[in-house]
Amino acid sequence: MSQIIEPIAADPVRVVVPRTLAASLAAACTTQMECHRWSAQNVAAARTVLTGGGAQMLLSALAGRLDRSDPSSAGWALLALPATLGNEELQVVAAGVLAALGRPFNSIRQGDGRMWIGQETTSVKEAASFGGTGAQALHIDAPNVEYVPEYTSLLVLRGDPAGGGASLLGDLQAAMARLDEGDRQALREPVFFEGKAENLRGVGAPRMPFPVLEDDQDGQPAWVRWAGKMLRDPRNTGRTAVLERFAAALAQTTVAVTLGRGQLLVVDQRRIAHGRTALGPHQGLADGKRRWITQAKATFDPAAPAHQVLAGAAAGRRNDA
Ligand SMILES: O=C(O)CCC(=O)C(=O)O
Ligand SMILES: [Fe+2]
Repeated sequence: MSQIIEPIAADPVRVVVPRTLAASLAAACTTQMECHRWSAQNVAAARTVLTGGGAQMLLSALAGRLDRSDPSSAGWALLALPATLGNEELQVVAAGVLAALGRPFNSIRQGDGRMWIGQETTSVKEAASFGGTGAQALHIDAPNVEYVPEYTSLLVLRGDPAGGGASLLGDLQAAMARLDEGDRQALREPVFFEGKAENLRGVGAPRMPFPVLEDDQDGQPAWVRWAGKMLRDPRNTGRTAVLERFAAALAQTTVAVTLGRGQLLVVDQRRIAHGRTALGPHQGLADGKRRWITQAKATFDPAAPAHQVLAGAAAGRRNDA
């Protein structure tokens, strides 16, 4: 890990969502869904709040950190929502923030119909899984489908009381640039496997095997369909050397952030892989006391307010030239 970003209040990477703005989003929006997507009415209501004044700082910070046309921008953003809000309010406000980028949705089919998925951590689950207690190798979510979710996000309802579970962020594009062209060519072959691509929705058909590196035609960053788990997948036997080299390059770019209650990590999946360190000792932690993190996805919508901020800035630069 090249850098540890400490969670201090003055941390410049932390974008504060002001209490009044959070209250306005919570008042205007609900948990209402349309199938697997946040309802169109909620998206419209959130965008009315976000463009109505009082959100300019948030929009420009979000836009600046997630600007795909600027490779030096971070590709991820960490937002601090008011931690005193209730869990449902936090989820509504966080969905409102995601609506600044696209349409929030949930790509995993589950029974209760809610958008934010995720239960309290349990040692009953496989350690490396969502809601498990172990480390999770860097990955993008749903690398093995036709339409990889453009953004993924993690909303923390309870940080790890045992002091572990830091979030890891690795720069896929920078890591790819560190490889030689021969390796990149090998990663363009549609021969790689990861997971099962089951119980998903809003992401098109399963795509397996797939190319790790998928150059893009429309000027967006290339997809890097990556999951550290691929290294140990027997279906990738014979191709692990190039995967190892990519994993090593990615490790060189990786930073860690520790998230607490109310914090929302938004990640551009075209640019950044995420993972986590192992949680602290969870044995003996009672129900209601263990780490609790929830996740939702978002599409990329050029009409969304944060992208409009960037389009406006680009038009301004053209007029000045
Ligand atoms: O638990 C975490 O911090 C991350 C979980 C995650 O990224 C996943 O399960 O896909
Ligand atoms: Fe993930």
